[in-house]
Amino acid sequence: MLFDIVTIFPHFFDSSLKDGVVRRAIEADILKVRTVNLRDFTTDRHRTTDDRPFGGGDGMVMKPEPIYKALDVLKKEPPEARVILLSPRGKLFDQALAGELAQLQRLILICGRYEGVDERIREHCVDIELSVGDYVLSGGEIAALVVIDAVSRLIPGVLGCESSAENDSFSDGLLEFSQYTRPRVFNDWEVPEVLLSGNHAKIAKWRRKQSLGLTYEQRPELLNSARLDEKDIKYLRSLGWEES
Ligand code: 9D3
Repeated sequence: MLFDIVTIFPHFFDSSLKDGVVRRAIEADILKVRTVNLRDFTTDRHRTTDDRPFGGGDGMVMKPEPIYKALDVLKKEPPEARVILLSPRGKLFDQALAGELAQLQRLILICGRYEGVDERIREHCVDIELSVGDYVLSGGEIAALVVIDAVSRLIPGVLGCESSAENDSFSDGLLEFSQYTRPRVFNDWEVPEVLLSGNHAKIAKWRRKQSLGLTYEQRPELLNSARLDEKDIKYLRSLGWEES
């Protein structure tokens, strides 16, 4: 999988890709991440990438020409790419979308800054406009890292066998059960007895209830699309859950 990041801050990505799962995937040649400095596609003396909005208003808008030129150069190279614009107006990025993007060979990520990117770029050059959540970031760079991280770990061979993507949170639409490790007692705080029992059927049942309870408390909206059986529903109702 190849990621090309179009940004005015190419060095922002230096340290973040030097560690963890993404770095290992890059070293194993499963993943390649390149940054493209948008200023290299400007033609004026000041290397201008933004300008004032037509119609007036606060802030600046990213000019279309440098982004268009950068995309033009990138798209001439194989393999074929899907072009993604990171923007607060985009479709909400989620695990299902991460899974779909992980099937593709190449993504070009455009990181916006300021009030956004000239609409003509979105209209004519962008395949998918993505937001990573309903809060305001200073630009698309951090959002691009979110997308790269979430997509990369779904590419076969990127994760070790220690934790398959299958077992992750969201695979059945519930939050994950709580985990404990040694010591068994820490500051008088004990690990739940059932986890020490060695009774795997009992442990599995406890964990399922834990997942259901936690999801009900923290993210009740997830329950409407989670995969639940009769027992789950009965347990949730005992907690006060009402289907909507
Ligand atoms: C006052 C209107 N603002 C929209 C909420 C303008 C604006 C703020 C921040 C326009 C762009 C930005 C920069 N943010 C991103 O580029 C961005 C983003 C985000 O802010 N939140 C969640 N996902 C994303 S993806 C790109």
